[in-house]
Amino acid sequence: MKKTTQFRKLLFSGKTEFICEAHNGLSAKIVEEAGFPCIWGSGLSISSQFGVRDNNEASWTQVLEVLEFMSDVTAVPILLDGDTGYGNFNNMRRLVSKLEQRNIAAVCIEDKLFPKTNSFVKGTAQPLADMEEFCGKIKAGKDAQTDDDFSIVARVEAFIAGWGLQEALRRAEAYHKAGADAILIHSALGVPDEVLAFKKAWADRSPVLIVPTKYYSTPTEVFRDYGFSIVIWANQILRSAITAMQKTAKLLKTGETLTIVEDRIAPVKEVFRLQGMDELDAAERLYLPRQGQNTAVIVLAAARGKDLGVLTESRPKAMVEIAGQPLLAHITGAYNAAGLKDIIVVRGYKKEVVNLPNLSFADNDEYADSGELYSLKKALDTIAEPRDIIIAYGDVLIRTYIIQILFESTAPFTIIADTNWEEGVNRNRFADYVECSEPLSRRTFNSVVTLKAMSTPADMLERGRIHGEWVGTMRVTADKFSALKSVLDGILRDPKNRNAEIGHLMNALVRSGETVRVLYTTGGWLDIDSVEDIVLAGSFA
Ligand code: SPV
Ligand code: MG
Repeated sequence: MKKTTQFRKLLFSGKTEFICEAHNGLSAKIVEEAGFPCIWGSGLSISSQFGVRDNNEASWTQVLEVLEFMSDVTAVPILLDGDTGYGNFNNMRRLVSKLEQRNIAAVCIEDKLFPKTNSFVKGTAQPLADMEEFCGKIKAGKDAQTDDDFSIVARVEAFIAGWGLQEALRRAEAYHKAGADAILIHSALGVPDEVLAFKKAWADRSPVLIVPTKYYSTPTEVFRDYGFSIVIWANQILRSAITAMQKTAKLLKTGETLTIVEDRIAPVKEVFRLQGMDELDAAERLYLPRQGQNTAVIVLAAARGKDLGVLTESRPKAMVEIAGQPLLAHITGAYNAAGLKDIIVVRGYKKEVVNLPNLSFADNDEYADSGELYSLKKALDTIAEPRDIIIAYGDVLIRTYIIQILFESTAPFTIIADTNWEEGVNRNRFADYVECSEPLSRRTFNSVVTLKAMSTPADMLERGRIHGEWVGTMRVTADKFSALKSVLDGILRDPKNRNAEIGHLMNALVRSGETVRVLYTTGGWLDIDSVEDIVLAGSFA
């Protein structure tokens, strides 16, 4: 519903509505979240948040700018306290059209002279506007509005200026006839007598608004009984902010530490929430073509790495130091450098020491008698929505450019194979050798190479079939997230496969009809299997 229409519904709801002051985007949001159906754009509060007096010291366009922020972040209507309309009928026309442009639902103008003074400051000394002139201003405003539901509230300052009920009624009647949609009757008394007398005499000729700042102790029931349309809490949000800010500033000045205030103030997270950071995150996912933004990297780091002997007595292989940092820090650093921040590390052996910052963890507590695929499942189970996945070994150092290469493929499954595999054969250890649709040659520049098989401990590829060695990183796009999970579940359903490794998964994917794209490269990675590798890694890292 249009904000103007919402405001009119409040005005004519037939019951007493309560609306609340705000003075900038943040306070408007807070007032809306508290449940208020409308916001009072208080002149006093908006001036105050600028640090100036409520004497039209802030220009009307500066007020407009604040309103724009308030209106942009809220869905409830705003009733602007438009002072005197910032000039004569002509200024009023321009004000109304500028307010409409900013989606402000209504404006209240008071029958005083520009520059106005706040009604609670030397009220009786304040001259009132000429009644006819003020009527012309109302008419000009009504004629200027293009939205039929935009409302103009005429504020009668007769009581403030020391006049009696008769003058208040005379003016209210004239403003009503001039087209005002409602009357705001203001009083600076500590009791509600003036506004109650007015309401009784005015009856229901048009809705009546009040600002009980001074007669604040009046029971709300009285306002209801008298049938006021809208009660305005006109400055309490500003005043509570002042008290809170003064307290915090004093505490900080005397305490010289943040610890005394931290628990008394809104957490930074709350600031972000109020700013709507969630919406920006969602929009970024929708519109920003950032590489890997929906990618989760799963690092398999549950194993001890027995072959490293005493080095892994108190920590898993992933936490062994290389060039002054744990192996895992080098690995996650490389992925971070490729723009990938969302990293899930599967921990197992000595999991308590795997505690680097900015990572999420999945635990494979059965690491001692389970394999890589079991760990992989633990990580995948932490991901609720399908997303792009990179699966990476937790004991392979990798250069960032190799990770970048993964993103050159748009294939659902992509792996990188090192053509310099024979060096590994000489090291006499198990390696993830791959057989591909074709070996690296000048022809593969233009062709799509796919995986045919990968070595597993149970099913080693003989030399003649090997075209490369998998470098230990694989990318799966979100549309194959479910397929990946179901192939994996299929494997793990058989208890015999509890210790199954990644090669087993690759072969099962190929067998299930999935195409696994292979990109060839040479070097740029190093797996850590022995103390000798760690020495090598020192220079690599
Ligand atoms: C305001 O909130 O600025 C008002 C109401 O005009 S009062 O301060 O009570 O005059
Ligand atoms: Mg005001």
